[in-house]
Amino acid sequence: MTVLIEIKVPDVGNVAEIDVVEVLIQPGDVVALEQTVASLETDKASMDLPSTAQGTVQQVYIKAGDKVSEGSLVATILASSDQTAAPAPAAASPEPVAAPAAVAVVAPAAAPAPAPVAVKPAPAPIAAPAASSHEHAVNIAHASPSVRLFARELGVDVSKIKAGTGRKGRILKDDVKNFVKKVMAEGVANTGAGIPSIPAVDFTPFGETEILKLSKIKRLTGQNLSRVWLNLPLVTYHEEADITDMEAFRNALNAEKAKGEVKITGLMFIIKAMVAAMQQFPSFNSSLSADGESLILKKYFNIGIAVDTPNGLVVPVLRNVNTKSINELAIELAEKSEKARLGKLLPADMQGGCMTISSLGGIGGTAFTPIVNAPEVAILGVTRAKMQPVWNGKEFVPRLMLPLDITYDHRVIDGAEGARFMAVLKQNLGDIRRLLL
Ligand code: CAO
Repeated sequence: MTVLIEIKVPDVGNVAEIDVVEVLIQPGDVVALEQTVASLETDKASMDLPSTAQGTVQQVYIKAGDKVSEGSLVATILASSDQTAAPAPAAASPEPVAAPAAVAVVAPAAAPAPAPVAVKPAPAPIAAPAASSHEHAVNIAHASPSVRLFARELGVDVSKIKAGTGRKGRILKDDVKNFVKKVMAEGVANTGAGIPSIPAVDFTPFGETEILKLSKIKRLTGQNLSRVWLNLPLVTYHEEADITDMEAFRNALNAEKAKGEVKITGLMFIIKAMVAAMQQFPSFNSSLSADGESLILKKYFNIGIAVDTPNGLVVPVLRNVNTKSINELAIELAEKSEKARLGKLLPADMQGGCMTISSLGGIGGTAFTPIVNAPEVAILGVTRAKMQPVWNGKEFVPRLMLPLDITYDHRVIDGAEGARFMAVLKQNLGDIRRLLL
């Protein structure tokens, strides 16, 4: 014998209007006992409405977005009379659930219109607090209340999950988890500030290519430079120093050196002149605290020197530069740059820098914009000195002019301070006797 079971909205506790969030069955579907047929929500709770019978759906009377109330007819199910049952009581109920409301009608198997019989109706399990009215006005995603609750706890908008892997595209807990994993993975792949990564391009249609693996140094330097570039507001300021007299002195010193002795390059004077300027402008010898609330002023003067090696750029640090002579610095840099090129620098050799110098003068250039080696706040760039006609008030005279570039973290150093620092550096290099003062 088959019976026609009517599934009705149960009493959910004096609620006049209940929203239909989704309907999960359609005529012809075979439903199991207790299978959720619809998701309903009040302003206090949401609930899965279970089928009170196993059978075939005859008719569905509600659709997503409808407003229903206690006793509203949801669907009819054609079931054999022994397949109807009283379902389990509510699982978790923030509000007391009153009398269940499914009512059955029954008929002999052959009869076209079954006669009604009474079946103990089902209470609706109340699973989760309801979404805001705004949410269910715009978001009719296929997910059970417990999955919606899970998604809300993770801050996931279920409407953003395009397709669930459950029956009829229903969103399952695993779909929410996978969505979170995907978003996290994309976040990691993207660079800072949510900037999308550069898309991969297949170059083969344009010509022959070869894949060259980046060295570890290059990969790590790249990551660090990108991080600095995106996190620090960087400003680069350009200046020129007259090093004609300094160069004459340097050449004279080198001429005195015995064969095999380490020669002095202009860089040693630049290091000394820069440290003297840092002593005058302590903010150049500082780091911003992690919370961005204070400056950590350093009382020591360790200078990093960017060294070009076959494996990439490394920055050995010359310590306590203010206490060392030009000759000592020349010997130390020769040793450290040799170690760097042989890949023998230890991590300790590259730590503790206060400011960095990147000198491309041995190669060429007129200007560039070096990137600060954070948490340092400034870096000095140097390119090739060249003879230039300089007006001395009466005439043009040939002078050896050294181009200098300073890049600084604008959160720590403002433009005027940057310009003053460079004016002092220029003055020190223009007359190195000043370094004795
Ligand atoms: N103008 C003119 N000549 C310069 C000069 C300048 N600004 N700087 C150096 N020179 C000359 C030197 O006097 C030397 O000449 P001699 O052979 O006649 O004595 C020659 O160029 C080579 O100098 P050097 O580069 O070997 O020595 P240095 O002390 O100037 O620099 C070091 C040492 C380790 C910094 C350098 O070898 C190096 O690796 N530079 C590259 C740094 C780099 O890659 N920076 C880019 C980082 S990206 O931000």
